[in-house]
Amino acid sequence: MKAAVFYEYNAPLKIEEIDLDKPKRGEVLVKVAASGVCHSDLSVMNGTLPFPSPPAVLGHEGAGIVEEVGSDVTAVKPGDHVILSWRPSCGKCGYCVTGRPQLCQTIGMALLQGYLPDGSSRLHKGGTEIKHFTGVSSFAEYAVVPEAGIVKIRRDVPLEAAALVGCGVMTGVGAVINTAKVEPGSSVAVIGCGGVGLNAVQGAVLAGADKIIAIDLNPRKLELAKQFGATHFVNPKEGDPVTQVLGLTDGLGVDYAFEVIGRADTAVQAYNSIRPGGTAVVVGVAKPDDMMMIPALSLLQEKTLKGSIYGSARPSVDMPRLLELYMNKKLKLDELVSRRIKLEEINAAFEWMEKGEVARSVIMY
Ligand code: PAD
Ligand code: ZN
Ligand code: ZN
Repeated sequence: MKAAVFYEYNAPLKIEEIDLDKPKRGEVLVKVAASGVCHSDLSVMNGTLPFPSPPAVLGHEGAGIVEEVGSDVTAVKPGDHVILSWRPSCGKCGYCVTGRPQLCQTIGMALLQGYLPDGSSRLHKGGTEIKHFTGVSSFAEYAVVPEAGIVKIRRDVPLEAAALVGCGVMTGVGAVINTAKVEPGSSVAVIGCGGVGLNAVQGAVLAGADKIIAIDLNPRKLELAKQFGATHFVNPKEGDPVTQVLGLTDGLGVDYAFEVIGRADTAVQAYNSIRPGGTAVVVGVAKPDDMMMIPALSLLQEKTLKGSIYGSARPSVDMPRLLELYMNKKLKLDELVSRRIKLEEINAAFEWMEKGEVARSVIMY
């Protein structure tokens, strides 16, 4: 099959034919229909997001059609339409049974090493092993994934829209609705309005937030944020963003702020933008050695600083729900797709992302 293979840090992915083994017990072979290109893929390629070592097939925002199932698979059958979840969970541990599967430590360990849950890979080229990424690896025509990473969806949803729910939409909307639990009438600031941040903006709309302040260096992203429901706009090029947010909120700050870039300084901005009793949520993935400093005394104002992974998703419940909202025209997915591309154009998609030219590029297989 054709795949984009990550061989070297800070170098383009190589498009080539590689081999994919059949699904083993508890695994599913999916014909990938579409894959979004997320900043986290780029973060692996430039070393921001730790990964054991290349070669690997990246891509973690995919959807497709089940082609074949391994033994003991009961959740899906060939022909089912599915989203690939990059955070499969065991269903049995303390986190899973208390409704926080995004924190499950059981299956995730093998996946972090670049393998499927049994600790081995189905991807190779000749005698060389190629690693998986988060058990998804959607930068390839087919993927063998763990059954626990499969979310069955209704068949009438376009698979390119479904793919986006697999990461950016779930992460952004989920950070607002699941992690922060924003209440109607709240004020919200979203720092970074890219593929994920725009979904935090529309998550705030869904939650009934009143004031939604979009913050981005790129005026085009602020335009998009307006389309997604932001009510106020801040460009840090026009002055300190925290001061601008305070100016828009009676000098007190917002109830909720979301950092959706992946930098320590903007995470501090998010914290400094919230009012006493407010909550700052860090969604962006910073480098492991990036440190943030906040005044310890400020916590006395009952401020909360927390992180959010995968929008605190319960994939089998939340993803079909998001698709219902889309089908009922209450969630924008088509508007997120700036470009539909071929797998061969993937390296250009990373350049467009870095230049801020796209909300999302989506590979159509
Ligand atoms: P993106 O590149 O599409 O968007 C980033 C946006 O930030 C762009 O619009 C930039 O213009 C803007 N920006 C950059 N620097 C600044 C700045 N200093 N001030 C204001 N705006 C700025 O990325 P994305 O939306 O795909 O991903 C965003 C982050 O979220 C990234 O770190 C990614 O790794 C992370 C992520 N986290 C999770 C999770 O589970 N926590 C999941 C998916 C992605
Ligand atoms: Zn992602
Ligand atoms: Zn678990």
